[in-house]
Amino acid sequence: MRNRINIPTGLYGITGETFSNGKSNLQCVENMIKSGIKIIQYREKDKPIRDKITDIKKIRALCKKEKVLFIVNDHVDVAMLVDADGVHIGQEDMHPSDVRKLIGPDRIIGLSTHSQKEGLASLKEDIDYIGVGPIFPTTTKNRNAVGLEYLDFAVKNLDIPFVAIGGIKEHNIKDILKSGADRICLVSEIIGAENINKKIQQLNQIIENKN
Ligand code: 3NM
Repeated sequence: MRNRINIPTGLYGITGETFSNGKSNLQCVENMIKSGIKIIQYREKDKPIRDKITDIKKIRALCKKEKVLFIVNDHVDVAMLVDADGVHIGQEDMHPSDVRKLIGPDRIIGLSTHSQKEGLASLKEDIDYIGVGPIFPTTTKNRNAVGLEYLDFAVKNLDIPFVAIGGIKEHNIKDILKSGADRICLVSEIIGAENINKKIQQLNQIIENKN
């Protein structure tokens, strides 16, 4: 298997205008990058594909300029179209080995996993990281929470970089950090914040144990 591409530690940013309280995806990304986030995933379930591509082209250019990794959710073709750094897929999407055939060895593949079984199965795939979640209840994705047990299992048993996700907020991020996770994604908590920069600053203080 090829060497995995390095995924930055710390906060992992995801878009979605349904959850951003009126802010555009581009505005959210601008603010996330300004606050130091080093990896952005374009995830947008509620727009026609043509509008998504308009968004994606702008965000791709911004990420390239700022040297931030750019991942496209679901759309392998669009990821290739805009020369994204990678693609993020779910358990029901195209199989990771087929995605790898299409995108080649030099792009990132991320795969959502929601159980110990899926986590263990992911180790056999030629992918770069997995999502582990939803840890806590969330309305951003239509899935039940899996709890901290799976996160704990991932820390101890899954030899692949992973991003903890789902229902994580400023008030419970300490539970995630305590488990030993070092890549964390908060969607609505960040993009829905009145002041994204302030929210990320507060989160980073907790992550860096300054609070
Ligand atoms: N993926 P919030 S949970 C996009 O478990 C996504 O794979 C998940 O949003 C997974 O931080 C999720 O607003 C939504 O709860 C996370």
